[in-house]
Amino acid sequence: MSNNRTVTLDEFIIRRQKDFSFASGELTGLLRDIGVAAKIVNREVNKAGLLNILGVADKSNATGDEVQKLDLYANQKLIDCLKNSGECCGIASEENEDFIPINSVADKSSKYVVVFDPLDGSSNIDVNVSVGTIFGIYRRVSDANSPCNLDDFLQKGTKLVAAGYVLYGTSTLLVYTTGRGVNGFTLDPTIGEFCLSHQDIQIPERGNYYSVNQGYYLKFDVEMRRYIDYCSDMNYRLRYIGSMVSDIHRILFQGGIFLYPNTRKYPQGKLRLVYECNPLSFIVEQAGGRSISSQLERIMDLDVKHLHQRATIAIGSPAMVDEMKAFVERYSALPTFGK
Ligand code: AHM
Ligand code: MG
Repeated sequence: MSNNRTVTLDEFIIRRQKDFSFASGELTGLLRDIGVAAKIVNREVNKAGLLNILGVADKSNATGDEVQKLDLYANQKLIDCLKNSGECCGIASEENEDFIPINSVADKSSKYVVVFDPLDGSSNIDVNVSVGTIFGIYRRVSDANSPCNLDDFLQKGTKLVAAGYVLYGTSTLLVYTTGRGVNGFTLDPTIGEFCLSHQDIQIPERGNYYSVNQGYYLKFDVEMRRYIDYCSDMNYRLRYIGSMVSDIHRILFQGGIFLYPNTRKYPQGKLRLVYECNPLSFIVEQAGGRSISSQLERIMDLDVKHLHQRATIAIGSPAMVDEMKAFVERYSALPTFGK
């Protein structure tokens, strides 16, 4: 692929379709739908501050519509885009209690389901800090001639066929993988297209950043506290945006480790396995990184028992995740440690 020519997301996806034998174009269509939804969400995220000002007085915008919370708006836009094309047979969103089956469009029966967190880190929106969308795509396991069912969504991360995120930051980026490396696309607002900007992303073996909500330090298990002390002793730089997509994005490019361990408030961890941990783990692993739980199991191997299951996570540069693992093994093996 030439470096001096603009390659749009659509063009790239279509070229890649040829890499998969027997590909029917459905996955290609799905990724394109998500790209379109991302552009719509991006437009609204960019004017969110303005909408808030207009919405303060009477909770309605210039055209008289209710001002929606942006995460609900993003959720609806993703659902609409995926429903209309009929490229998937079901959706599960962090914002919805249950999955949503999708009727086939024009008698086309789809073999994929999509999971997503429409706007991750949404507590950041009101203060103009980066947020993101996370998505994952699974091949359905239920009968193709019937509506999708819960089993289609409760698949391990190892079964993902594609995953990605959109970062609404200083520029808007879409990063995705179909299991053959990771590529990134920057939205060029002048032409309204995502253009290939980061080809075959590789995470550095290690980096200088650690990313954890250190405010919860006293609520972490003692072996995790020792590892965090070590990061601090090593003069690793602490960066924590509170928007997982943004924190992981930094680590993907500059190296480091992101941690969300169990706390007293969240004994199983806070982040969602289906919507956040598995898709981001797929991307990071595809870029050469690692992703494990505080119990040191590979995230993508975890059993998924329910849609909104939470998980603990340590994810990032391979050498740093291994180091954290060695720390936890060493300290939790001490018989009196933590007692
Ligand atoms: P959300 O999906 O409700 O936005 O929550 C997920 C976010 C992550 O993006 C972020 O890493 C984490 O929650 C921050 O949580 P905390 O404020 O407990 O550190
Ligand atoms: Mg989230």
